[in-house]
Amino acid sequence: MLESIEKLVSRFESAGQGQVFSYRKDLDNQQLAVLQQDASEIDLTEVEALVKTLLEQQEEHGDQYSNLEPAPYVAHPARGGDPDLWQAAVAAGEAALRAGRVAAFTVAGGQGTRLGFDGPKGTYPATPVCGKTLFQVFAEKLLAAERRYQTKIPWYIMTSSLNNGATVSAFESAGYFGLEKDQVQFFAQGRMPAVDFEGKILLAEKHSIAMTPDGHGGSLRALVRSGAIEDMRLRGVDTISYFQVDNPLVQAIDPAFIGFHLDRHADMSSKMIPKGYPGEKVGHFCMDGEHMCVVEYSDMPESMQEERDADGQLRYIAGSIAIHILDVEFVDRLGSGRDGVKLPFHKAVKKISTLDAAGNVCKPAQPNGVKFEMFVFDALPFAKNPVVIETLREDEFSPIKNATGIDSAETSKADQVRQWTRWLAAAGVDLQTDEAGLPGFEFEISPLFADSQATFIDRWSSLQEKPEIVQGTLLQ
Ligand code: UD2
Repeated sequence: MLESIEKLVSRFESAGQGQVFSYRKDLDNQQLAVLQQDASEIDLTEVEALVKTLLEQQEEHGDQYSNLEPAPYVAHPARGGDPDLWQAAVAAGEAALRAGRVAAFTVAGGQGTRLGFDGPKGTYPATPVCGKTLFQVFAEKLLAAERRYQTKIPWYIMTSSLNNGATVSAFESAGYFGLEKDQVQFFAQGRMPAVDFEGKILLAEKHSIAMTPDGHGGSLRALVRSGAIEDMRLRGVDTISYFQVDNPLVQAIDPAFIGFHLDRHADMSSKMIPKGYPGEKVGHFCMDGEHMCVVEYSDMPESMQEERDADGQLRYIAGSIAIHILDVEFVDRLGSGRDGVKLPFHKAVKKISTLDAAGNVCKPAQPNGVKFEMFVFDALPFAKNPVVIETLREDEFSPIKNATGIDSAETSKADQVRQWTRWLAAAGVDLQTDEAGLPGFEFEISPLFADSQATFIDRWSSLQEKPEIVQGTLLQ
């Protein structure tokens, strides 16, 4: 039961946020119900605290990063890491998978503004020949892992109130891409009100508040509130493989990563790639004293991003690609705010559509307020024994974020074809390639055929008749 409008009005007025109900008298019952719903989602004490800390206090300048050191990481065997260590981790991860201890978790609540795509990002066509959607690619990766480890891998997908319906419909109409319906669960992430620079909550319309998703860090509390954590416990899951919706190359289920995490009894673990160049837009794994943290590209001073070791390598080399493993009890603790431990909010200064003095909706030309967001990597400082392992960019990271240019579908499809071309070469099939490593035509290998170089070599060598790889070839 929602709180009555009268009670809400009185609470908002006492908090100095009575403007939210300025147009109350103009609204019909349906519109009032929308406003009531929006208002009842807002924790006014939380908003007040955020306005104090993020808007009113002077921003820290200067040496807040002076204690930072680069975080240690486990090097990949292809880049000098110890192969025996990785083998042991794979074995531990595989055992956990066979025991049904692992779930997949995708954060798909973002608005995909940069992509300019009208629909959930997961329904964006991502593969070069079939145009399979991002969701289908991940589903096939999960199916492949299920077959290999003879297990069920429950999949939790965090949506937003804006795209939840469209996401569920996409899965319904695709028959859950071959997964069982009850192994896939969707839940919408929380929302936060946007405020103006004085901390006043903004209206999007006379009858609705300018609410925005609370960031991928909101996933921790959404996992708890939605009952997903409880569901995991009931299924015997204690380990969550977390990845973003935008990266079709991700190893959605990676036994080595799971194994390292479990062997170290970590609360949270992460993957890094060596940054390609100082200004690359990824967060940096750092140590702040004993605590691991990620410092975003937009926060770390340029001079630090450019620091180099004696051998010329970037000092803050470990770039975060937003792939993590999370322990279920750790998520429960942070997501429920138990023991007073919670993720911090960040502010983002934005242009927020709101009402002008005459009550008309207008999109401002200049930023007029802030949105509040949490980042999942802010859980790292709270995590016991966090492990960072290295992965290879060409094998695991090629996100689709923009409509064109860098990190677009075009670059991601090329990276997919390059990866499959390398797999073929490793299996003894040399396609003629240009200097960019591309064969000049597009083909596709489904994760159901093979989801790594090793599985590809096995599968390819078992084929009696090997197909010719030409434009449009699909290995499924
Ligand atoms: C993120 C990381 C960056 C790097 C990069 C790798 C942050 C702040 N930065 O940058 O360090 O790792 O990814 O690709 O995270 N999402 C939600 N709900 C929200 C907001 C986002 O589910 O409220 C999801 C979104 O659907 C997407 C992911 O989080 O899957 C990343 O969001 P983004 O595109 O805003 O992050 P980006 O590219 O700035």
